Amino acid sequence: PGGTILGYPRIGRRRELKRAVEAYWAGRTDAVDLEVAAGTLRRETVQRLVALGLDPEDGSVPGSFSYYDQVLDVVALLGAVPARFRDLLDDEDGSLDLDGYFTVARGRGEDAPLEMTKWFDTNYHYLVPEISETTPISFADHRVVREYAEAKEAGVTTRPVLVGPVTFLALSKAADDAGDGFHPLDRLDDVVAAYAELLRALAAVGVPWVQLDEPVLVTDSVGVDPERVDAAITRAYRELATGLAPASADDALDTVPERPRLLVAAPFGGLAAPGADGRPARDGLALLAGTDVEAVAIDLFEGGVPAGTGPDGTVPGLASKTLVAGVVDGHNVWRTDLAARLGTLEALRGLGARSLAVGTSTSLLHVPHDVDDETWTGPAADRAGRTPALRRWLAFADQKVGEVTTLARALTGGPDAVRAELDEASAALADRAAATGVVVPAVRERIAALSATDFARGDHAGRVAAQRESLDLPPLPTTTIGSFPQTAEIRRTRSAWAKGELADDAYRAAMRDEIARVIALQEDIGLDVLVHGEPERNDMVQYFAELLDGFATTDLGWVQSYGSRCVRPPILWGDVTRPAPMTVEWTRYAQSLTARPVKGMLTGPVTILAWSFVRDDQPLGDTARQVALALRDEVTDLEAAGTAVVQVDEPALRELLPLRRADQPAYLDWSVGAFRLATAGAASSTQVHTHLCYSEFGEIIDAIDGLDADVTSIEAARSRMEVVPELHEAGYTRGVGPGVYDIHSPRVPSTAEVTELLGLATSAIDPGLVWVNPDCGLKTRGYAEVEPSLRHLVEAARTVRAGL
Ligand code: THG
Ligand code: ZN
Repeated sequence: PGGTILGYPRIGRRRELKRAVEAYWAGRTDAVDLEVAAGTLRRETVQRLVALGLDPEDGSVPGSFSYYDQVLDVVALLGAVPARFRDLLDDEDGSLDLDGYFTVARGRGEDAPLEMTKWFDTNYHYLVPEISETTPISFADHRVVREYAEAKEAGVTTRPVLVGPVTFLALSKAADDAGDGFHPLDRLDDVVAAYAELLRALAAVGVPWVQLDEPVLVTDSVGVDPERVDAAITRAYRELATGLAPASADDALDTVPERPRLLVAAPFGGLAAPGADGRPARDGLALLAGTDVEAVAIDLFEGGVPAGTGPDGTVPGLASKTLVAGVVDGHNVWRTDLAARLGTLEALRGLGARSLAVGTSTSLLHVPHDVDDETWTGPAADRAGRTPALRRWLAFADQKVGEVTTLARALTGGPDAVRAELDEASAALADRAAATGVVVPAVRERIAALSATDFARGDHAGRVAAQRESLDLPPLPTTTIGSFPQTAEIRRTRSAWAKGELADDAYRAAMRDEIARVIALQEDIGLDVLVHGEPERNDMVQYFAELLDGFATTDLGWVQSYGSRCVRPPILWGDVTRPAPMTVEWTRYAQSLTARPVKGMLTGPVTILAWSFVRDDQPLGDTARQVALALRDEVTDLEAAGTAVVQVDEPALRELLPLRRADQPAYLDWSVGAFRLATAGAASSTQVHTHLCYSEFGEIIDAIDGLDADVTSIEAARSRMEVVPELHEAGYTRGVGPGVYDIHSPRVPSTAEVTELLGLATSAIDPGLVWVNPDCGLKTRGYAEVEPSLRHLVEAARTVRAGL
């Protein structure tokens, strides 16, 4: 194929799949309705991809649909569910029906769903399979075959896309019933045998190509030795590629194919990595080129043009393969510099591949559908007054498909065949580079003038003393993370205001009423440090993006986050400035209602970047410092308004950690620096808090210390305070609030349970450092659970306090 994409968004241009799936879950529709809606969406998708220029006949159109998650799809393909869900498997063939599939994703009563984790360096979350020695593994589910036939019927020959066997197992965790030392990769041969059966079935219906995604090749931090991953790749593809006779492009060959041709894709990073920890350098491209697969897709956006080790810089083995060059960025939204990418493609010819094709660096799952759907009426867009220009700078999924087909035409016909497109892309890029707001001299000057003192607060002991004076808190102070339940009424009010159906005054009055209610409730419960509850915020990153210059927000730019859940990441296109205070009015009002301290609540620079589409024309660290300065000004304004405690949340700090260990120190340096820049302007008497989500902190424990926050609240209830001894061992001397109430479940913890967790915490670290709080914000919970839970939390704190 001349041009292809590694995958396409599946949620639907108007989130049709989300609606269909959620209606089915709610019992408003039946399974047939759901399958009809999904089938329509799949057909419309493949036909659109053809209309956008992908070849309908040669397997260029990916078949990348999923009802929920592509990793869960492999669990279903294999029937590889954990023991607690075995009853869901069909007695005859071990398959999972659609209800069973959703049950594994969402849980059932006491049976917890599969855990969810971030997918490589995206904001997508996949379900983590649980595998043991006895997990059933077979070719159980024929959905891939059916969907191929369905598209074929609609006139399009698709290329089924699946997570590859090695990545599937490398990302799995050992199930509870696994023996000591077991790793899911121990089941490689079983999984490969099932994939071989699938490939035979696909060959039997004439599928020309299958894509297997092996992004595990670009990372060394999934908890498996890279050497083991590489050996598994060699072994798996010896079985699948060498062991089965391939379909041939050349119909004259009269062997009966046992498998389609194979495209192995390695998205999310470069395939060449320097050796880390004294290991030899790793060369994933050479590894794949050494197999008998017919095509390899590489990410040229995050990796550079690879160097071949063969004669004249060629890659041995590539001479028999197609190289799919991922020159169009699959997970950011900027228009591609087509002329530059054409240069990359020319450079790749030197690698000596049999043929070269144009591709995306990753699936387009991670970008919205179509720039042309946007009306750009959002508040940020209006204020900046630059919406028409912005559109020209962007490429969402559909525009990227166009870019791929343009480059593919240039590859065969030369640049003159697409001269107009190349010129328009260059002109749009030049327009973007020169546009007002992209570079704001005052912002640059302020950044250039920063010195070490701007990143450092006064010494910690002095701060502790000053804060004791300013706050006068009891030992084991109680607080919450920031948000209170978002009731249907709050959401209705906010949405009516956003649509212009509710006047500013009425909106403000409604939010104030809600704040007053939440303050009164917290006083009644007896919490020590209060919050205003954040009724005015929907998604916290969207909230700040709408108030900062340099960001645009979208109306329809939905991107799947997990399952049926989506986010609309803001687009950070210019230098960041803060036209006006963003949170002060609400916090000041809340503080006016109580004598207890009310926390000012901000989202940190790293999280704002992690959940936005970031500009690609400067290092991320530079962008982070700009956001940090805007937040620093907000902290100053909060202090001036009488706020004595400011919390700057960084739930995504751990999430953004690079996939390669060698890149992690530099990341931690700029991310920790940005947080410090945001907070170091605070007076010693102002207590700075931060909040981190997700419980795996081992790798960043030093960074937590480096943030230099006075108090850090951390998710810890499910892991029973595991992080507290870790902090103690690392010599941590600041305040820590290990979550004692698991807000991810509707359960109300008893006073005794909370007391026990606090006992664990106070015996693992100096009790003088311990704060008492839930695991995370309360936004998604209901008052019926939150109120009794918080009462138990306060009661437990009083009990433990009395015993100190
Ligand atoms: N905000 C943003 N990105 C995030 C998170 C966030 N990425 C990581 C993590 N948190 C993902 N978690 C969620 C949780 C819930 C939803 C989406 C991502 C969700 N979305 C609504 C839906 O799909 O119906 C839409 C919300 C809206 O109207 O904006 O429930 O917290 N930016
Ligand atoms: Zn959290």
